[in-house]
Amino acid sequence: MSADRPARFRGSGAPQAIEQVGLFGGYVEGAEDVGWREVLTVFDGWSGAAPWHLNLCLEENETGAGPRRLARVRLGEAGGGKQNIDMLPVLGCIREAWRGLVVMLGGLEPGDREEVWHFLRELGAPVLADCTSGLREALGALVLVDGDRILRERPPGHVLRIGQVPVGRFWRDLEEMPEVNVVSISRTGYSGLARGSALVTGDISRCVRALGEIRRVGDSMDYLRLSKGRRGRVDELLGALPESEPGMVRTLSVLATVGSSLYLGNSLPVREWNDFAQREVPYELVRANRGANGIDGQISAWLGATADEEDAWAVVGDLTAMYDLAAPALLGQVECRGRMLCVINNGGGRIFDRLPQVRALDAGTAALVANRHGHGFRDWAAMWGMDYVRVAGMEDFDIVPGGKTTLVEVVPDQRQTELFWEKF
Ligand SMILES: Cc1ncc(C[n+]2csc(CCOP(=O)(O)OP(=O)(O)O)c2C)c(N)n1
Repeated sequence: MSADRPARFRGSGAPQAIEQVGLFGGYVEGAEDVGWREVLTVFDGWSGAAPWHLNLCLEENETGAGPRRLARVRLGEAGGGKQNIDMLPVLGCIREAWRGLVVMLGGLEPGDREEVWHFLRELGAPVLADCTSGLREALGALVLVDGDRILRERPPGHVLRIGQVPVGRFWRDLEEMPEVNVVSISRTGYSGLARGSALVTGDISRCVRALGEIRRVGDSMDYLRLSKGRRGRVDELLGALPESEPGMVRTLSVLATVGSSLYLGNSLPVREWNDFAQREVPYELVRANRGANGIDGQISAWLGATADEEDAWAVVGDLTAMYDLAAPALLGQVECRGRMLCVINNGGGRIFDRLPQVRALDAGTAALVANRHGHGFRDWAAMWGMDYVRVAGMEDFDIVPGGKTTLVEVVPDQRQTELFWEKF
């Protein structure tokens, strides 16, 4: 909802008048431009699957009763006119599962999880599950470990994606693999690929139910056996290098199981959580914000999303925290017991160290790309009245949620991190 000056100010250049109508373009499902007293029926036709923009024009000092009657919003129904729930492409890839079928699970609405869980258990195909699916820890041996690598080395004939666009590397690799048939079931209607693919758009639970009885297709490419080997290797490395960044993410992931929710900021935390977080205990709610806003506003987004939640945990990178240093100013309004803000301080944007293009650069240029720095967060915590714990080794992991927000600065051992990636 944006507040605007009265419509007569448009195009005048009067102080603080900008053009707000249609500001969000195609990123919203609908936009309305209304005066306070005219607001009677709004949100008409909003599915709730994408944002809606309400631009509200107010006179100076406007007071008094506002709108009385708002349209009833039926959230959760997929977009008006966008629905396409022809399930034939999905049935096609299930029928042809002998060519290799893998399910890629992106973020799922909590209400869709149970239905999707039953479907996947029946299907028995290997699953590459994002942590935001809520099913990564609940599908047991069906979930691939190090799936991005396994699938890249031996691509399947079919990929069935369910939910939001997956974050993993293999989804990006699919752009260059036109021979892999991709079918998506999505609420929003985004294919998530610039190449050809089939798309079913609608309420995910309904789509899955519409498939009726499903035969078990299993794992014709033997991915789950490869995954078992990779799981052993990952556990061995995490055990041998517990103070590497992946090792510390694993330990954090065990501690975070006591939280009521988890928020992963952009960049490596999302990737590393998918690959290295514990897989035994499901998290109640995992949020991640990987949108076009990038690393901007992540802490504010977390505080807003969890304004009334106790025991909310967040894990973000150091640059991500630095992009939102003023966010804890909100803590006075949203402070809750047990809030844990974990910043993985690896001294810059280390996601870039993993990119071949950056590794090919000279050391000085690579340091510029990563914005390397030697700053710590202790004084930042003090500035906003947060409790502070610095974790620079396994023995420091004695972190206990308190009555107010605790900032946990996790400093991985760079040498162990390098060794980890060398051996991984
Ligand atoms: C607003 C914005 N600017 C720049 C980027 C590009 N970018 C992507 S990841 C990243 C580095 C993030 O660093 P950090 O939060 O320390 O996480 P790490 O990679 O070390 O896990 C940057 C600058 C972005 N995503 N968003």
